[in-house]
Amino acid sequence: MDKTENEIIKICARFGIAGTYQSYEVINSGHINMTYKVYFKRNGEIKDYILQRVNTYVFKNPEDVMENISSVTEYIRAKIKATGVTAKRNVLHYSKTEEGNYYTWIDGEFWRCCRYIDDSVSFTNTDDLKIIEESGKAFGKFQTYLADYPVKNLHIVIPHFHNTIMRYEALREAIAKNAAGRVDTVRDVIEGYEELEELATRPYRLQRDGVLPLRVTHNDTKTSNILFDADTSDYLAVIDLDTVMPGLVAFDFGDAIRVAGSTVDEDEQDLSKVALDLERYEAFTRGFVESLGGMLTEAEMDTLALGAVAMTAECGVRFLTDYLNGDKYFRIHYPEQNLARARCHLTLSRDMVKKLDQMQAIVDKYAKNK
Ligand code: GN1
Ligand code: MG
Repeated sequence: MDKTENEIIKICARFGIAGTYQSYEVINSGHINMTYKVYFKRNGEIKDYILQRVNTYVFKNPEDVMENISSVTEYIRAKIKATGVTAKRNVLHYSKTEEGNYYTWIDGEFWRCCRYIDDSVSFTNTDDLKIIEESGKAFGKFQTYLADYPVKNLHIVIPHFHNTIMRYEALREAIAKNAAGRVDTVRDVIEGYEELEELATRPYRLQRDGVLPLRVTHNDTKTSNILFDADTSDYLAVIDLDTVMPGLVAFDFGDAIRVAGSTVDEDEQDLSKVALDLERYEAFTRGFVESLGGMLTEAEMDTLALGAVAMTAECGVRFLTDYLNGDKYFRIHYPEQNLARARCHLTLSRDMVKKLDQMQAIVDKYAKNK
């Protein structure tokens, strides 16, 4: 349920924001948390904050989420500062409560607050190749900042998050339960995902077999999780660090391509419009691979394109599973949205499979260690 203005003001007070409250707006882009932008006036200037209620159905231990975020943001901040520049607009800064926590519980709800980065903008999807290349740089750079971060210090905030094998198992359980009575209407979509299973689960199996290493990854690398400079469109910061956990670089690359490489929004219903755009793909790949500066192993490089198939199919499997379970996990804005998302992702995954060799050739073109 949306909050009233008085409730918003009360939550802000916990974070001791200086100045006078002006107004708020609801930000509807995320599928999990509830997000508000809140405006304060301080010394004659408007200061905006992001107030978020973390979804505790999804994140069972939200304190762990905030511990991961504060330690990762501190780490990145120190790395940037060491280069002699201020990190002010390049990493999020969460506010502390009087008790010294980066969160507060109110009536069983978990809230956090951070300063919005000045003069920044975000995009859900864009066909601007410069912005897409900047997105690649943002996530590539994120990898380099955290390359030597001690992976074992991270809390596993959602176990098996990108375990594609288990995501397929969850789909099979949802089919068997048929909780919302929807299975018969989506047989074609189920079969479509079954056909992709071998390829989609390959990166996960390669990690399990020790071929691909675990690194610190973001795990939710859609375009809307990057802030850009409003004037220059250069990337500023990677945001939404909720799912920072050990993972595969192929998954960060792949999940980004699922969005930045696609011609459509996640839930496009006209499937004839759904495709992987190779120009957008190349722009992202150039930005990503070049900013990695050769830090990946050959096996990692060789599976980046495959990661896009894996993440697109996995995300589609998750949407379909949620549709069959009765829309319990992802926020929907119209009744059949999870099914629309699942169909769209199936079409996109199939198009990627067709283009897989071309996609990998583009990675190779920019890879330094090849
Ligand atoms: C969710 O909350 P948001 O919109 O950043 C989801 C991602 C999915 C994404 C699909 C914790 O991300 O895994 O890829 O939706 N986050 C979680 O758009 O499940
Ligand atoms: Mg997220």
